[in-house]
Amino acid sequence: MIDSIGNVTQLNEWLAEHNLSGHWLGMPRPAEMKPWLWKWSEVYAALIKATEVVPMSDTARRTIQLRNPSLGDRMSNTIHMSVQCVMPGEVATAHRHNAAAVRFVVKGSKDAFTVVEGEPIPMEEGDLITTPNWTWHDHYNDGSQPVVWLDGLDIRLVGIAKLFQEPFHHDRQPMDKPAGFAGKTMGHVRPAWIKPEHKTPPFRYAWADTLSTIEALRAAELESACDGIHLTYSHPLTGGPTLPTFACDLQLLRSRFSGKAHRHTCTTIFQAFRGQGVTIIDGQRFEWTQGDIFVVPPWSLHKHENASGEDAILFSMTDRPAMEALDIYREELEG
Ligand code: GTQ
Ligand code: FE2
Repeated sequence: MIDSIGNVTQLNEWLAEHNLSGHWLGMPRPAEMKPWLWKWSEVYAALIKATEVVPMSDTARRTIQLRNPSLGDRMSNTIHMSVQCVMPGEVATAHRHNAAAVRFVVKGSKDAFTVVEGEPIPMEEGDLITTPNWTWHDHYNDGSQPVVWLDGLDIRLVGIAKLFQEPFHHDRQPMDKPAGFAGKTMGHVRPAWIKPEHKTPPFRYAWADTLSTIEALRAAELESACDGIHLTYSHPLTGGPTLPTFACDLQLLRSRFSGKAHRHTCTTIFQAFRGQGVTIIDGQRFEWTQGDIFVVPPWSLHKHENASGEDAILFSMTDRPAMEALDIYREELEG
């Protein structure tokens, strides 16, 4: 009986028995996320082994998921990365979900496509392709070599609400738009009489365009103090973040680049697309070579260095748009 309670110990017991607690006992905190690095040699070897021992009929998608040991079965609390392979002649069947995804192509082919909302989108090395929330997508490879890409997803964030997923009624969706349609109709010259079908349309950012932006900035000797030649993939309609929930970036760290340290409240997942370097995260050195993937937790002080004689390029995804939309984004430069 609560009336007979005469001290705090008894009150704490009574509260616990009734699924209640007092602020004087502290506020619960989520599990602390730690930085981590996954070696490409291991991820890739596992993926290729999966092509031998896991037929497509046994898995909806042939991917290797990255898991952060500080978070059990997740890589971060919001965004996620997996690595996917489609072998020659294979099809990853059509479906849609309210988790949005991007593909960043590591080993491409002119004969491999992801079909998004009826449009076949080529998958060539360095291309970034979006499959926004609730868009139909399937992948196929008509070439003679394996095709490999990074899958970036907001699946942990969406899972806080509710994940929805739906299979298409055939293995493959019909292709009713020509390849390249989105790129040609959502540039700076657009059809005047057609309203966009999607708030966030599927889009391909071709590697050749990314590279020419880098080269223009390099020629002008422009770079940011923390991130080198740092690009962001902008939304084709709004010019804002790639997707409402996460954005994709790419940065070139020239030979001998040593960035300033900073921290921000977003989670960022990086992949060393080219070259080698080191990222120091909260004082811990994460040395990376081509292909390695690493994650920087929110509010971890981090800086990038490239001591090598070659350029290094990092691809990344960040939940910054979600943090900004909720007004909990904050950043700080060291010093
Ligand atoms: O390729 O559609 O890594 O639906 C996870 C879920 C890839 C995909 C993933 C997916 C996909
Ligand atoms: Fe999917």
